[in-house]
Amino acid sequence: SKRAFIAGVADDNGYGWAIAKSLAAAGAEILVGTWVPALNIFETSLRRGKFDESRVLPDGSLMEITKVYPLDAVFDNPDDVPEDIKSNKRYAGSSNWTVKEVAESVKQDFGSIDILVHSLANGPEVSKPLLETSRNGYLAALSASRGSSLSLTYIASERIIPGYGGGMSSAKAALESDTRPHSFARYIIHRIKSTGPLRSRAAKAIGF
Ligand code: ZID
Repeated sequence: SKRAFIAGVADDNGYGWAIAKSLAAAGAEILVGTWVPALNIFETSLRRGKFDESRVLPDGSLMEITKVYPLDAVFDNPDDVPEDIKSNKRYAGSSNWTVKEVAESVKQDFGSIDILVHSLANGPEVSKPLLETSRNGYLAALSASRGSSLSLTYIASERIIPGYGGGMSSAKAALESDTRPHSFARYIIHRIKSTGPLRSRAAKAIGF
């Protein structure tokens, strides 16, 4: 069976969770990457059965998540992590959560994966129009939201969508451009674009 790593699952409301379920239903083994500040509540909720209802697969069984990896996709390796984040108590309790370290841990634990899904985004200034967005906010949106694997985009990359600011429209354009070389990823882009908004945590922040 296939082994999938889905980056960007921190509750049962988002696309990442839904994708994990579809892959699990198709027989895949599921690993997820969860944003470090959200890790504790996600793991606790999972353990306490808070997600059990939404873990139910079409055959009646519950989706198993083989392992939850803490992840902060903004940092490639420990040298990139600034002091204030290192000492932040929500981060200090976890280790090996930079991109390279997570990749290394997955390799050590499982050898390899077959499917990688990038289902994360973060635009700290998303509610600000692009022209009012600070350089830091813009770069943060691009940094957190980039990926060259299977990714989820939004039509605001091509058309003006009021409310999708803070560099998020630019981040999605970059994401699509980076994903384009992979033909299967292109297919996913079109499918996602044709769906309606999903009231995830991220979408609520934008007011969708
Ligand atoms: P979500 O909140 O479930 O997922 C985002 C995840 O990213 C969260 O779990 C965060 O904890 C995590 N995260 C943030 N920063 C970091 C970081 N530095 N390191 C690691 N993890 C981090 O929201 P979601 O399911 O909406 O988002 C998943 C993907 O779908 C993102 O790439 C979105 O941009 C994308 N997406 C979502 C929607 C939507 O409807 N929710 C749309 C387009 C793309 C959309 O708005 N028609 C109208 C609107 C839309 C689609 C169609």
